[in-house]
Amino acid sequence: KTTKYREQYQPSSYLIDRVDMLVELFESHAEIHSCLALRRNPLFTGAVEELRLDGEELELKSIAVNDQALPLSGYELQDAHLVIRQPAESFTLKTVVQIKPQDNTRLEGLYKSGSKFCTQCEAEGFRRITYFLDRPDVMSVYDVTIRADKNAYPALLGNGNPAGSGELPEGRHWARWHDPIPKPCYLFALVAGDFDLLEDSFTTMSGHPVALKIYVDKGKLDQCAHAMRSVKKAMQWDEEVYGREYDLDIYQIVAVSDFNMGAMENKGLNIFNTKYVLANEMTATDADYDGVEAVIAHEYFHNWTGNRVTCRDWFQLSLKEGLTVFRDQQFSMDMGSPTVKRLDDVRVIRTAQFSEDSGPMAHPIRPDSYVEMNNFYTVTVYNKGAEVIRMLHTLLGADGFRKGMDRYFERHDGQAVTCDDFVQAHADANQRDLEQFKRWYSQAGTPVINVSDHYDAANQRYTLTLKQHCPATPGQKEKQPFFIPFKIGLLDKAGNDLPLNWQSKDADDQAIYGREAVLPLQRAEQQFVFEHIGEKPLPSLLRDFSAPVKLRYDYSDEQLAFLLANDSSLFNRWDAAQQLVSRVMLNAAEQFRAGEEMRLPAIVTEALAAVLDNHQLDNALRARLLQLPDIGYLQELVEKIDIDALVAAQQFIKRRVAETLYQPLRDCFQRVRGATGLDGDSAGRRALANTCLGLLVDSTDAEAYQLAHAQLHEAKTMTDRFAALRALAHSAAPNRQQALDDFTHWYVDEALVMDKWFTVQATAPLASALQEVQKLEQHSAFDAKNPNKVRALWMAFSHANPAGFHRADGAGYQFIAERVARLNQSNPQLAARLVSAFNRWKRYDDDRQQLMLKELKALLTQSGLSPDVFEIVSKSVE
Ligand code: BAL
Ligand code: ZN
Repeated sequence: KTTKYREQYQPSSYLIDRVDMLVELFESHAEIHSCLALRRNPLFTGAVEELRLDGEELELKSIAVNDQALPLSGYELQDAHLVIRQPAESFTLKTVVQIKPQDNTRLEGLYKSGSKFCTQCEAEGFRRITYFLDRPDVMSVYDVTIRADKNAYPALLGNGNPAGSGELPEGRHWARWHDPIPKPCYLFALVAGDFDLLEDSFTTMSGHPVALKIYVDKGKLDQCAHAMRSVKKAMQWDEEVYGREYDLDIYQIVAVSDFNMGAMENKGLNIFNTKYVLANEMTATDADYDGVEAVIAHEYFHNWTGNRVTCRDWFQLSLKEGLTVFRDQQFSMDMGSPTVKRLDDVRVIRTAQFSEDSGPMAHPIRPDSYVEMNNFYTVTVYNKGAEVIRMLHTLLGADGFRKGMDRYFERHDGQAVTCDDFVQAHADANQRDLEQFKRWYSQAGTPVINVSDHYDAANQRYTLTLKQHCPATPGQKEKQPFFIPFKIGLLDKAGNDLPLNWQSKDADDQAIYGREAVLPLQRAEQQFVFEHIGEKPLPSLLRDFSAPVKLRYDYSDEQLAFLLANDSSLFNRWDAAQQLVSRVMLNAAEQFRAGEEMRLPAIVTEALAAVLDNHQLDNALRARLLQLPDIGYLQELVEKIDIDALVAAQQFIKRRVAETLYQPLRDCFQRVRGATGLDGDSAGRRALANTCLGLLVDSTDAEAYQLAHAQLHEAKTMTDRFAALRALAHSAAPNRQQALDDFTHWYVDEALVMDKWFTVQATAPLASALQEVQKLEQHSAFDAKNPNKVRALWMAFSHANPAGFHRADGAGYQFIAERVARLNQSNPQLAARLVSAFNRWKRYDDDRQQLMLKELKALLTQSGLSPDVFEIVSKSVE
């Protein structure tokens, strides 16, 4: 594979208006008959000598043009293409190909998950099913007939609406599906299997009934209710908030166990990883419930943002993903606690995304080049993409944003468009100049904002000076200033927001006379002057994380504690807590490195004690305020990572907090534990109780171990049970192994619960972690061909166990590199995800750098290295 560049985009020479397919499924293979109605694309201006269709690992059985068999001279078969020579202006192309879904371990194209056939075509999987113009700007109406054995595959599912079914000889049957709305082939799907089915219905706002169907493995019907509720909530929300209605007679979701991603928004037939469908109280935690609701909503929202309006090319992926993540985040904020949801999303940006943005794979949310598209389904394209949409929402206001969205749908329904088209629709609908804003699409890297302030008591004037700069990223040395919406408040001595009287000198901006302001930072350095400020205020900066930037302001510990106790922005209370504790942890790491005694200042425990005592705050938020930053978070705050010092400091601070606050933690735990409902309040109580329990166990007190052990056995929800298991599994409790054994005994047949069991051991901050992971590979529930298991064990160890993966002897690196080499053969997409654990090798000490580099270099020399792994590793060692 070669590098593709965004700048080199050319319209397709041909379009495919209609696709008629017959898919014959057998136990040994599948046969795909396809009939494509092709015509020259009027937008393509060059000469057309040949037509190159994409196709990989297809065995061509027959080929005909306009129903005439095509002679050998009329076409050429290449490694990944079928080339038709001298094609007519318009013609039908019929091909028959044979493929082997049973041998497909890459899980791209048509494959088998257990006894079911299913598909995954995004980004470029359709070319593994039939010859096609596999690019998103070729949109077609599909008619698809599926044939298979009736006993083994009673359900035959396709995109669109059902269009007939019937019996065939030899125990086979057929079903036909018609998808009336033109779609790119990446949204193609088919499923054949024997499922349990949950049915319901939804009537759209214009009165159109939609049949809702969720297909799951036999015996799992009792784990579908939450998914069905989530579908209906999502459908209603999209009508209420965006005026978007569903457009087919049927909406189907199929859950399969083997899936590279979380789920896929195929038109009318979403295919899901079981992880994001199945949930009941005794198999799923509250976080899992939230995950199901969010992913169900995300895939549903794609029907408009992705499917009806799709991407012109894969460089524009954030057009649909950033936008749809933003939509699912807003949906979740509306369904539950907005502050808690927001800070959970911000954590992802500050850990995973900031890390990607400052590493070898840094790319703008609209990348300029790629080798393997699958490598660009990243936290940058998705989550930073969503932050960019959020900034637009902040700048335009909710009404302005809605106007922009309406304009976007009006203009582009049925089209394959670009990120520029999206921003332009918003600019036009609101008569705003968004040219500078577009830099968020083209420049990679995390801007840093340095803030300083000055209070002029004589004139009652307060001045904030904001300076922005963005570090260099691969291929982008110099950056232009971003347009940054910077939300602030100013606190008086009592902790109240002062009224702001601020008038920008830029004619475009409105004056602000509220108690919260969004400052439009557009230049490298800019001053904002507030008049009539009667006392020196304490600034509350970057409220709600109004832009994906790093903030530098020199707060004292006392000021952070004051913000934590008083800020009207609950988000910024959490942020203040994170800053305060992170600073203390980093100081402790410094002390460790210098061979000094580590210290925990009293101000931290006092602030946390006040949180425990503050019954005004909701429980879920109190839980988050009490959760201490993890190593992934701390790593992004330092230049060079001293992993030993960070691990030691984190353990020390946790233990000292737990010891100091043991009694109040225990009281709080006893007060709120044991909630059983599925409602938000119950979940909040569980979150708080389990945060307390985790800290109690960190104290290493025997009584705490006992409390956890009792909860493990008596729990009435998986949230409580798993929290107890996690606390024990990450401790040196004498009954640790017993707890793990009890848990397997209960859940050995629940694949998703066993994933948790693998992960909790893979992430344990214990010296024995690597040996445990090696042992767990041999467990009968582990399967290296199943992506969920790989994520649960290998990914968890390499990405979420810093102490284990970064063992000083390099054994963690060696272990993971060997697994990457193996996965490279069977599932390159997943192998590339795994190898990205090494991406930040330059940030560690010299010895570890050498150990990691050795593994990366060895991988590069491996024969048969996939483009997926090659791209990540080669960029990393550059
Ligand atoms: N389109 C791939 C899966 C998702 O983002 O919904
Ligand atoms: Zn998506």
